[in-house]
Amino acid sequence: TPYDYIVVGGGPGGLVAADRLTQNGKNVLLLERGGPSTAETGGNDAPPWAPSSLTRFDIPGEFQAMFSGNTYWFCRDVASFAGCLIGGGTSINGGLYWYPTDDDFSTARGWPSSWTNHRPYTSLVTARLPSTDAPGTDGKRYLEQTFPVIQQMLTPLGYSNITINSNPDQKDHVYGYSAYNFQGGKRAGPVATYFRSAKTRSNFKYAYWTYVSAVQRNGAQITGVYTNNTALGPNGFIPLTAKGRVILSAGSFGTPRILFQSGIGPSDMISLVEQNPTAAALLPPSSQYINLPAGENVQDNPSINLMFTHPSIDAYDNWAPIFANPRPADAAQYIQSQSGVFAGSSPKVNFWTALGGSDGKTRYMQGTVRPGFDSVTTTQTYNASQVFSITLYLSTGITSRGRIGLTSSQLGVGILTGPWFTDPVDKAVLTQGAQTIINAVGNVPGLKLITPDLTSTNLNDYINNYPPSNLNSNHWVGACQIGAVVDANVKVLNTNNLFIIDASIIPAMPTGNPQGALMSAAEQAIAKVLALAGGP
Ligand code: 6FA
Repeated sequence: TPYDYIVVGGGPGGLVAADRLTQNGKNVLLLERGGPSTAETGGNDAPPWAPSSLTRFDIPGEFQAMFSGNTYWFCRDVASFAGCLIGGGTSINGGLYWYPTDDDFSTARGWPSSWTNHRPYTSLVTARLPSTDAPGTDGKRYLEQTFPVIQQMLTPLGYSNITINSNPDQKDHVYGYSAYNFQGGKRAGPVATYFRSAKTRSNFKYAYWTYVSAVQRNGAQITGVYTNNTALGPNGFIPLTAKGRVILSAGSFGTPRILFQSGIGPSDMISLVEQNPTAAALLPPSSQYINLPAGENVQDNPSINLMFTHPSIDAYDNWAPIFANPRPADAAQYIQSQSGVFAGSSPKVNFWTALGGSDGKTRYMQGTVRPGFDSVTTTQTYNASQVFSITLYLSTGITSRGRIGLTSSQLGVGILTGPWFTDPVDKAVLTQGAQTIINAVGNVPGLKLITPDLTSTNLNDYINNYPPSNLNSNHWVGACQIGAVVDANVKVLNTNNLFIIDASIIPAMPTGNPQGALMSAAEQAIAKVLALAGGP
């Protein structure tokens, strides 16, 4: 069957797009390479202590367990963490959720002037998916011992305590409780909102376990998609209606790969596709290749961890027993009422500040505070049950950029040039910000910095020697950025009917973890697609 719109990928970008298209009467097929996640999507992968209706994807407190065991929910052919299941990253991530700032959508950050009025679109998102900083059904916060410690550290530095999402534009010298996209003590995100409403409509179809390798293209005109799902069409090919459109929402790694396999992208990437006989057979003739910088100029927050101990902290056994053998009272409380420690994920406090660089530019630094969490490297003796971490991310204003793309003709994707600290000013600014936080240790009686271990190293060496893969924050943007790969209507340049709606179109790092800004961008993008003449 031909479709008006084929949406490739069921992450936040694809789910917002599919819901709005079906709401507007379009005939939509959503293709997701992975399978179900939360119980309402058909998932049943629950921890041994919970009923199957409370899967590991539903329970916010299982977040730290996403990184060990058989991590089938991550894409095997992406050499960085990427969610390969319905909901994409939002079904496995920490759930930190920030309403975007006006600056996040400014022309200074690379947006076209037609995009700067983001507030109506942000309001659409926040009306359906309000954030919460007290995620359980009882409205109480748990495991919050880090809050007073951070408060004592930051108050003498001039920081104020605010409800962060009530003041989205205030990102200098502020801290507050972490805000999440959870509802009723469970992971919510786009799956429990946009996907849920799309599924009620008869003009919406979706298929799991369906991998899209390329679009079929005759010059500028897309005519369908090539998939591995032969139940959906002969040889897995699914056609578009005459005026139909394809929307790629396969994420920062997945979308560029589909472009390359469709003969769109830098020539070195397309030549790797040509070397793969199966993929080469789907390429258009070389005279129809479209040279665009897909995969280039990406950003991700460079981030480093500082580890501390304080006698008031409960390190929560570093989250190790949460899947197999949690604290019985916490597990029982969660099953009973979706409240308690398991109703939240590991981050508990967040803070931001603006920092000046030697190049005259302002960069923002975000701090995320969690009990336990990361491994400690120290020669000092310390009490492991009192450990907490501060992850410091450099965000809006960073100037470093890198490149992602195919790593070989096997068509795996990964990081070709790391985007962290390619500009030394970024590193100097993050070092300066970290030093300020370290200097504040003395503000809190009993607080001890254990990593970096300043008895055996110094902060500069710690950051200089930081393993590049550990600088990765999984917040990729920019791979198909607006203005360079897509136009202001998110249409791929030099095509008639191919669009992109996912994190790859965002031109520069937002101020906070990106899913809030991305969902606002997706609302705005799909409104522009619907308004664009010539479609179905
Ligand atoms: N962002 C936040 O705002 N807060 C957080 O706490 C946060 N934490 C994390 C985190 O802890 C991890 C481990 C990761 C990986 C990311 C985190 N992020 C966080 C980032 C956030 O999740 C991403 O920015 C966001 O999910 C990006 O949304 P996109 O729509 O751009 O892309 P996704 O990767 O989420 O979804 C793509 C979908 O397409 C997936 O479902 C995938 O299976 C599917 N897909 C990919 N290739 C495909 C293909 N060829 N055919 C069909 N489907 C495909």
